[in-house]
Amino acid sequence: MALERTFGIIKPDAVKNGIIGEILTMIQKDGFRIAGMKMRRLAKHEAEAFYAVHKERPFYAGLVTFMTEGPVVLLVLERENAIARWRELMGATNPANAAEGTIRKKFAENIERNSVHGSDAPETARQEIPFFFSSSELL
Ligand code: 3AN
Repeated sequence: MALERTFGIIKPDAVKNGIIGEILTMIQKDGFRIAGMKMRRLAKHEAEAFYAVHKERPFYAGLVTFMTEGPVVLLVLERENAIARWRELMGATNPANAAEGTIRKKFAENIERNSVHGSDAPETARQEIPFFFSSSELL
């Protein structure tokens, strides 16, 4: 199977809780290659644009506030079937429903402060990767 790339974020709750390293270890042990990585604090307009698909949802404003409260780690992850495998390793959106061994089961505080983001489909990954990374930043 061909290599695939997906986009991920280690969210402000996880950065604040000092678990960047543990999450990166889980990612690498699962067989992903890190093709891009940088730490940033998102501007409000970036978080709004990134989550524009959720604009009409009641949690949108809170989500933007949360995603801009502190630094995040932006990731491009590569492996076979990367999009589905990264969603699997993240676990369900609500950590109460997340399977054992997933990042959200282990670390997420609640449905909003859920430690990680991952593209949910190939077309999403195709939009999200260039939203944050230029081609020269992908190695
Ligand atoms: P996922 O991150 O699992 O793809 P989405 O795309 O439905 O989930 O939601 C995007 C983000 O919005 C979630 N990661 C979470 O931070 C937040 N979120 C989703 N649902 C809720 C909710 N019911 N209440 C508060 N925040 C939510």
